[in-house]
Amino acid sequence: MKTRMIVITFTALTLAIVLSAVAIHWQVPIVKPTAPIASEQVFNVTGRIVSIEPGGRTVHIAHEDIPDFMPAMTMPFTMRHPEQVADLAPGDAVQFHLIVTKDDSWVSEIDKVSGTTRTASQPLAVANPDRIETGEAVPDFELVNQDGAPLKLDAYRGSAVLVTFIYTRCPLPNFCPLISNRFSELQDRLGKKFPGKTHLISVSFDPQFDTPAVMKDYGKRFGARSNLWSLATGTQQQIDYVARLFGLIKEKDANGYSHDLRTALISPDGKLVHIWRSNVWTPEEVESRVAEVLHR
Ligand SMILES: [Cu+2]
Repeated sequence: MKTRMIVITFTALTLAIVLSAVAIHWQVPIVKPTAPIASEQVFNVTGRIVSIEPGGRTVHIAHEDIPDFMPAMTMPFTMRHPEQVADLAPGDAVQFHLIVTKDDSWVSEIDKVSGTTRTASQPLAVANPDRIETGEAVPDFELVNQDGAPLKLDAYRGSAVLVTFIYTRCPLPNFCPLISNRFSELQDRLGKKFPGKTHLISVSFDPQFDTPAVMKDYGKRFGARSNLWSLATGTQQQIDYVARLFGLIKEKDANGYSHDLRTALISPDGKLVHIWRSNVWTPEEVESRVAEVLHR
C-alpha cells in the first residue's frame, strides 16, 4: 500500500515536472543570441558635390565640419548604391549620412538640399609645373625614412617603386588605412614574387605630427619590413615637392588634412608608369602592372 502510494506520487511528480517544463518551454519566447551590433557610427553631413566618378561608386564631396570626427575637407566618398547619385551633379549642395564601421565607410541617403542653386564647383587643382606625366622620368627626390635616415628615389633604380601618400591620423578606414592595408598585402606579394625587385614608399603629408618615430610605429601596425617598404616623412618643402610631382591634392585645415589619393608606379628605369587616383584598385591589378614593368 505504502509502496503504491510512493510510486503514484513519484509518477505524478515526474509528470508535473515534465509538463511544467513543456509549458515553460512553450511560454518563453525563443530567444536567439542577438547578433553582435557592429560598431557603426552614422554622421549627418552636408556638403557640395565636386565630381562624380563614372559609375557613381566614388563621389568627391567638399563637406562641412563633422564634429568630433573630421574637419571640413574635400574627399572621395564611397557609394554603396550608385543609383542614389544618378540625379546629382557637380555643384549640387547635398545632405547625406556617412556610415563608418571598423574597416569601412560609405555614404547613404544622399539628397540634394532643396532650394539651393547649382554653383560651379571650386577648382581643385592649382597650377603645378612640377607635375609629371605618364612616361616621363621622375626626378630624384629626397625624404626621410622611418629610421630618420635620408631616402632617395634614385637609390631604388632597378626596382619597380610604388609611391603613395597617407597621414597616420586619417580617420576614414577606407582611405589612408585601407591604402596601408593594401601596401601591406603588396609588400608580401611583391616581395615573394619579385624578390629584391620592388620597393614601396608611403609618404606622409603631415610632417608636423608624422615624425620618423611615428611613421615607424605606424609601419609596425601594418607589418612593414624596411627592405620592402619605407614609411617616409620629411620637411614640408620635401613633401610638398613629392606631392606636386604626382599631383596629390592636399590641404591643411584647422584640424587635419583634406586630401585625395594617389598611388604611383615607377619603372626600374625611373619613369612614371601609372597613377591610381582613388581607392578602387586591387593588389592583383598592381602586381600585374609591376610584372609588366619588370618584364616578368
Ligand atoms: Cu586619409
